[in-house]
Amino acid sequence: MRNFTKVQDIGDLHEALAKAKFVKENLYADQHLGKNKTLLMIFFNSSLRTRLSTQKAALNLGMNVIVLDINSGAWKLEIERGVVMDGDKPEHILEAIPVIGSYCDVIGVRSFARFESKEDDYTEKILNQFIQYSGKPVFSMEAATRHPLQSFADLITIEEYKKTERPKVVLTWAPHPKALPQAVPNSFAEWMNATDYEFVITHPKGYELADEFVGRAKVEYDQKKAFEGADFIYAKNWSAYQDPNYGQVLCKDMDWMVDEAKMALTNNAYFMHCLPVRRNMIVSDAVIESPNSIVIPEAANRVVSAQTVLKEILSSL
Ligand code: AN0
Ligand code: CP
Repeated sequence: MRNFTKVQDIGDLHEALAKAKFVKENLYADQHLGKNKTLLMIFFNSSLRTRLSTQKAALNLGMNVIVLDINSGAWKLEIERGVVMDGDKPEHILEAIPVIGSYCDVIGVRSFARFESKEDDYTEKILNQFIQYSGKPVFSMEAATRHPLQSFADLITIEEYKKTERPKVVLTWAPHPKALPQAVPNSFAEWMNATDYEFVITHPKGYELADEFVGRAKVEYDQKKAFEGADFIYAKNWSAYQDPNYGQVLCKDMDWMVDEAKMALTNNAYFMHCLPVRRNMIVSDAVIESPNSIVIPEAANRVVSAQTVLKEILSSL
């Protein structure tokens, strides 16, 4: 595997899960792979989990790690080609990317949807320029349309906790004060669609995701109906995808918050969220603190997903 940006890049899911299991049980078995290899992580947006778990994964593999936060200390980057650069951005991404590539062996990129242009976001303009111009393997640490390291960790977590072969997994929209990208729900849906689980998406009208991500999922607008018999509740806010409301907050209906009454409709479901989560907006204190909340082991599995992916990339160098 050279680049990792979507579920197809990991290949067969059963094999990927077996590799992840080996990694989790043998965290330091592959230190030779990363010797004298440098991972450079570049962040256009904030992060707690991705930053720490990916760095830990790289260290477990014996790699050196450099972290660059574009917004604190680096030159502001111009993204558009052809502009007269007389504004506030002193450097062009077309120089920055190959320079960054010359200092490392593998590049991780975090660049959220910017909501300026749906086309730029959905063609992954920034991530694809790194792939095209860096000369190095690139993996997504959440890009405009997907968050594959999160989704892989989510899948690993569901496999660890599931009590039936084909659990019912429900992705539910929940309210949030600010516009968030569709990357996490898109990506979660993409990975769930690659399994044989029963998969349901529930959200208010107007929050339909792109067809390519909805795939074979059942879309149920009645959240309570969707929760019936669920084995896993995966909550996430996202902004509208469909035109003309792309990137907008259409509703903040607190009735969509995940609370104990709704969890009582499920098959004693586990509660999941990628974090960071706004308590008493997305989920009540009682649910996230309940024994059925697996948000912490879910986050812990980010080391496993990152290490499995980095190991594959290092093995292909
Ligand atoms: C981001 C998002 O919704 O995509 C990152 C989640 C991992 N969340 C926020 O910006 C709060
Ligand atoms: N879940 C996740 O990616 O968290 P961070 O934004 O803190 O990295």
